[in-house]
Amino acid sequence: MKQICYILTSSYDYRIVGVYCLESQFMEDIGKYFAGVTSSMATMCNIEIPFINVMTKMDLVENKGEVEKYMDPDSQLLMEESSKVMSSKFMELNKALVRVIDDNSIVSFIPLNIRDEDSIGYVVSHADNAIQYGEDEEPKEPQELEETEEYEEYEEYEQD
Ligand SMILES: Nc1nc2c(ncn2[C@@H]2O[C@H](COP(=O)(O)OP(=O)(O)O)[C@@H](O)[C@H]2O)c(=O)[nH]1
Ligand SMILES: [Mg+2]
Repeated sequence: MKQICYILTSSYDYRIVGVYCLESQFMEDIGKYFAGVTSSMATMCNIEIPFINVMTKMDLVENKGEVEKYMDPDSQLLMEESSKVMSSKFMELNKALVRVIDDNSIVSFIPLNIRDEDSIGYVVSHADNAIQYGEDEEPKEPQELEETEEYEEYEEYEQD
């Protein structure tokens, strides 16, 4: 995958954004959530392209207030929740993993509700932003502006 991305970006001048999708059900089980966050981070570090993380199937989440804390995973939350359900012998491992996640602080999720157009637009804008899509578009030059229909209408209006 890394090689494919490299060829596409270097030889064909494509700009690629990686989209890591984690289903919202993963928030119900801290173990699964933990696995999702670490696997996202591992993927990001491996592929080395601009990357966004999306929490999908948000339409299935009933208690929307509860999920905010899972969008930006912080060490406190991960430690507390994992110690509740996991055996203490994994404590040191969890601590080490949480430290890696925290030190890099690169994993945060963008919620996606597929039934909500604004939500889709929000995810797309993040993807665009990650690859700076549209940023090198030239603003319209004045002479180009004069050729547009709006400008002609404006001139007619001015003459009246
Ligand atoms: N409610 C809801 N269901 C979805 C959504 N995306 C996929 N599904 C359903 O979830 C099931 C599994 O699909 P998906 O997770 O996308 O694929 P899989 O993980 O490869 O099996 C299918 O029945 C989809 O129709 C979503 O955003 N909201
Ligand atoms: Mg699935």
